[in-house]
Parts: sequence; C-alpha cells; structure tokens
Amino acid sequence: MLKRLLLLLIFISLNIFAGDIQIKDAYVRAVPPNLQNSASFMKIINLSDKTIYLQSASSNVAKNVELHEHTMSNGMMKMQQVKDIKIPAKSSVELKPGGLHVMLIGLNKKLIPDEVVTSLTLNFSNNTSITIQNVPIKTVMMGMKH
Ligand SMILES: [Cu+2]
Repeated sequence: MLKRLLLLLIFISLNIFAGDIQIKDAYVRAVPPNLQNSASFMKIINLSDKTIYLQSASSNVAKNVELHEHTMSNGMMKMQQVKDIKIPAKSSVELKPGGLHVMLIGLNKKLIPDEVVTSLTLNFSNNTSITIQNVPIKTVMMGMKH
C-alpha cells in the first residue's frame, strides 16, 4: 500500500495549499432532507510541472464518495463515474454544477445551506491527500437532476 502524506489543514479564506496543489472555493450543494446524494465543487490548481490526478475522495457526511462527470446525450444531462480527474501541469480544473464533481452518496447528515461539511478528503496521484475542513454548504440551482 502506498503511504500517503496526510495533510490536515484548516480551511481559512477558502484557499488551501498543499505543496503542488491548491484547492480554491470548495463548497457542497445543499439538498432537501429526502435526498440521499449531493455533490461537492471546487477549483483544483496544479502548481507543479507534472500532471496530477485526483483519484479518490472521502467525507464524514457520506457513505461513499465518487468522482463523476456530466455529459450530454440526446439532449439529456447524464452523470457517470470517472476513474480519476486529470489536472494538467501548471493548470487547473474546475469542478462545477453540470460538469465534473465529487459525488457524495448515502448522506448521513442533512446538508443545510450556510452550515458546513466538517471534512472532505481528496487523494491525489502524487501521494498527497488534502483534507478540507468546514466546507461551506450552498444552494445550487442548476443541475439538480441526478
Ligand atoms: Cu454525480
């Protein structure tokens, strides 16, 4: 098993630095209490000169966390799991409603606007794990269909 460098960082000013990776403006979508799933969005910046992949994620608010993308097929928005999310060298990727997202499946906490998800961990291919604490929960109007 690969040894992962676990970095616990306090979420100050919505920006997190962990060596080669910067996470910006992370948030989780608020959902009505009857919904089992939600998603998290953010901007991931790769400051290094090597390609880095986001490979998996986990959170204390969901049983399973998957990496997903949305695609259009026959005019319908469809969602599917992806193996990883590529962040090219010296570049960034935006996870946003209607696009790539971190899918939270089997919620064990109500996701109420203006509250926070206390912990969301992202595992990257360069053996770095970043735990974002106190991720804000926000109302997102678009892309509710899952
Ligand atoms: Cu999804």
